[in-house]
Amino acid sequence: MWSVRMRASINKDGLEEHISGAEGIFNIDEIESYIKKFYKRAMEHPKGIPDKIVVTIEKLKEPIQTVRALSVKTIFCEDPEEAYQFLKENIIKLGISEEALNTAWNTIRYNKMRGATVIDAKSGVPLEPDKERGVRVSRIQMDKRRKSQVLKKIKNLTSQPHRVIEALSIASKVASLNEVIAEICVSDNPDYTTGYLSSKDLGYLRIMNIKKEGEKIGGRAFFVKTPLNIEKLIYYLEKTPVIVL
Ligand code: PML
Repeated sequence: MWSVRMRASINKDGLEEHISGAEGIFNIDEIESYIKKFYKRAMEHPKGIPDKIVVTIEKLKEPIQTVRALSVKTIFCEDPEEAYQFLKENIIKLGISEEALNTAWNTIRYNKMRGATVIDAKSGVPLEPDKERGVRVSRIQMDKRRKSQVLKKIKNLTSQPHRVIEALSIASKVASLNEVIAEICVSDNPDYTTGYLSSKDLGYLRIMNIKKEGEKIGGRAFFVKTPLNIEKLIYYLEKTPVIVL
């Protein structure tokens, strides 16, 4: 099997701004058609036309692991205040400190971290070694049958079903780790206002109106138990190939 990844960006005032990305794990005979799909996605993104598209096609050497897809539920919040209240109540119930939530929320709102921040659920201290890059969950693919089941369930609840599939795949890989208590995510796409809270027990809770339309904020945070081996956790999230069943 092969991992195919695409990242499209544009250079703005010397800074590389992320436009879009896509990835999957495929058989060799599927690669060509996915590269075409990924290229189309990069070129037709509402954020604009990129000036750089990097496609990586890599034969997987490590055995592929499988994880269960989290169950999906949509929470209808009216505005960001209601959404944050929902988030806070559930985060506290999971035993995560308010301090940890504040660190995560500030990073999502004010930092332009490219990947996710990994936060000690008690002390609120961010643990990722590279504070600019963060941690990027990669080498994931949802099983075709699970994908069509999820698509059926959410078809009237999102304008961008592929976004839900990708986010659910990431959340399921993250939640499969015993060290992770929960994840929160706000899309960095200005026009996409649904985010999520996920955990092994709660499942994948899609939270509508977690930000206002047009807001450029966004990011991910993973709340973890400590002590933990951060290098091992990052290696699994970034490098270990996983199929979500
Ligand atoms: C969803 O609607 O369930 C997806 C929410 C998070 C999307 C993250 C992203 O793709 O930017």
